[in-house]
Amino acid sequence: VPYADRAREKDGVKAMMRIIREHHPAPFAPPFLKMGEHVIAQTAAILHFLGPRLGLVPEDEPSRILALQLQLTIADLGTEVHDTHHPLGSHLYYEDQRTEALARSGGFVRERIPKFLGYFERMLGDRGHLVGDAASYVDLSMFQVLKGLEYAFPKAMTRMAPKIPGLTALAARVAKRPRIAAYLASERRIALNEDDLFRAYPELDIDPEA
Ligand SMILES: N[C@@H](CCC(=O)N[C@@H](CS)C(=O)NCC(=O)O)C(=O)O
Repeated sequence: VPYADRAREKDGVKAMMRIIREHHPAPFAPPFLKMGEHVIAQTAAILHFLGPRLGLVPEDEPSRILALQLQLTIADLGTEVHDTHHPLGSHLYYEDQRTEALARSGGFVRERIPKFLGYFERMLGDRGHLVGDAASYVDLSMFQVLKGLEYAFPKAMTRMAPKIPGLTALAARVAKRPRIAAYLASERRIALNEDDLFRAYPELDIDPEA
């Protein structure tokens, strides 16, 4: 699917800020999709819009609602990941909330990772896909979340691995899909890094069983 990652092009941030300032209705924050004059923000809403257009969600309404439900739960997990390094708020630097980040990360690796991933493993069951019987955007998001968690919390994820065999196998299948593999090998793929949601801060990589 042809698209431009406009924010990463020359003057992209300026163009993005202009849309946030001037477009109506405006996105609150990136990421957002602009298709003609249509602007949609919030990852879950973007995927809800693109899913049917790209054949990445089943056609029936119960499946589409289930996909949205799971995607919003992934977004909740994302917010909790964010709060491991910014527990006091996004308006402060990580360096100004390290003590709180440590406390927050302990609870996250001990309680929240098992609860969220246990839920998704149960939702997957012994099926090949989280929604319906074909790949959906939820499978792709789950791949990204697992890669991010493995990057940020390798100790906790090593402990989790035996409990999430279905999700682990799903992520491996997603990575092998020819077009996903091509994307992952391309320069469009942004390597995980410490300015983004999933951050590899060694001090926050707490062993949940230590
Ligand atoms: N829930 C939103 C999260 C959006 C978000 O957190 N965006 C970040 C950058 S990736 C941001 O710019 N936030 C600005 C702010 O919250 O003030 C989504 O899933 O798209």
